[in-house]
Parts: sequence; C-alpha cells; structure tokens
Amino acid sequence: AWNGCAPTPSGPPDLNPLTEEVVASFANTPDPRTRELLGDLVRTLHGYVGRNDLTQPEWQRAVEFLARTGQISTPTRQEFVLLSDVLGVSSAVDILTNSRTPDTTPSAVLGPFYVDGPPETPHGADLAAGLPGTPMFADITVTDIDGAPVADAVVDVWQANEDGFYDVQLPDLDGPVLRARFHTNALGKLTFAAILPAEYPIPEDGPVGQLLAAVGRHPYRAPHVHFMIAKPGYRTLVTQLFVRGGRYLDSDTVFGVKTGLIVDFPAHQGPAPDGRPGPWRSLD
Ligand code: MBD
Ligand code: FE
Repeated sequence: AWNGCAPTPSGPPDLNPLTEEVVASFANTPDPRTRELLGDLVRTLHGYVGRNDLTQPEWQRAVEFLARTGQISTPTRQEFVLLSDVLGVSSAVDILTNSRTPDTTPSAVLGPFYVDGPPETPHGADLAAGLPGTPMFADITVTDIDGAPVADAVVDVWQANEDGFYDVQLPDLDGPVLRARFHTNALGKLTFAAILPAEYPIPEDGPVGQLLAAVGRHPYRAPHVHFMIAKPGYRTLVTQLFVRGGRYLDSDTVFGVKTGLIVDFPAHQGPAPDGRPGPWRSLD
C-alpha cells in the first residue's frame, strides 16, 4: 500500500551486490588480464553511475553519444580516437607506455591521421610542392639515447597544410601530400622541405565537436609536425615537434604538448636551401 508519510530514503541504494555479481560473472575468463580489466571496468562504471546518482535519461544520452561516435569510423576519420584524444586518455596511455624508458626526444600521441607506408622520398624533397605557406627546411639527425647517430632508421613524417588539413581530409587530392618516408643516411641524417605547420581545429562536425562546444573548449591543436622513427633492435619513437611561440601550446585540445617537444624553428632571410624564395624557417 502506498504510504505518503514514508520517510524519504537517506541516500542512493547500495549498488555493491549488483556490482560484485557482475564482476563474479567474469570469473571463468581464461585470460587473467582480460578478467582484471573487465572487472575493474564494471566497478569503475558502477561507481560512476552510483556516485553521480545517474538517471535513466542521462545514461540514455551517454549511450546515444557513444553510438554516434562509433558511427563515424573510416580509415581517415576515427571519432573514437578523437574522443580518446580530447579526454586526455591517449596522452595518459602514451605517458604510461613511454615515460619509463630513457629518451632524448620524448614521445607524443599518434593522432588519427597517420597512414602506414607513406611514399619513399629522397632527402631534400619538398613535401609541400606548390602549396602556400612559409617555406620550412628540416635538417634532422636521429640519435640513440647516448647521442650517437643512427643510420638506416625509417623516419615517417606527416603534417597538415596551411589551412590545417591533412591530405586524407581532402578528398580531391590525388596522392599523399605533406607525408613521406625517409631513411637516415650514414650520419643519421635526413633533410626535407615543407611548410611551417599552423595551428588547426580537430574535426568539429561530430559528437566530439559537440562535446567541446558544450563545455566551452576550443578545438585547436598547437602547430606540430609528426614523426615515427623505427629501426630493428630499437624502440619505435612516435612523436611530434611543436613550433616554439606557436598558438595553443598551453591549451592544446588533445593535451599532446610536452615541454621537451617544443623546438625553435628559426627564421631566415634569403632563399631556402632548396631554392624557394625566403623568408623561410628551419628545423634543425
Ligand atoms: C591531429 O592532427 C592530431 O595530431 C591529434 C593527436 C589529434 C587530432 C588531430
Ligand atoms: Fe596532427
């Protein structure tokens, strides 16, 4: 019978029996790591809904948000990667994976725009052929942690154009642009020409853009060039170099900036080393 005078319960109901029942349901998972991760995921999620006294409409909204995120999934647009990035999870996993070993240049997150197997490119080539932008010429030496040059390393480079778009975001382009694979020479060196990277917004037309707008966050990344450096017998370095003085270094929307990755791109007058008219910037 309804009793209008019943005391209001003093707090949210105890979810613990339910939580532990679900965790116990994983007891027969053969892989112990999977069992541990699933169990803790359930405890974390139940703890989240319990601590926040989550309502059905709120959870429904969350599930719809995740469903919309999962619907945007092509080789060149992975909304879940962006979500992981803007929540700082990609950076957290990067720190866990890579901050316990010595380095000279720290790692950084991969981001959504890496394409495996970029075109093999000769030293000195212009990755920005014909594109507007401030000429940049890179003269880079790959070293091991003792500072000794590393010959024959595979160095993948990728960056956005002056408007902040990677080639894969521009359907009308034919073939890779601002994207290349180099091999270091006997002195551990490689050189290439490109343009000075600019700040740019991450894709904003999906659920991640809505999330940023809802919390009043800007969608910009600080200007950067991506690198992936690999050689058999060495740990692979995935990193980015940021332009000192560039915008958004203090508020990069994917929390990708590390102090040790901010480098000078000095300004020079006169023609660039590859003959393009100056002023130009260098990366060395
Ligand atoms: C990018 O270009 C990027 O580098 C990262 C990490 C996330 C979104 C867009
Ligand atoms: Fe990027």
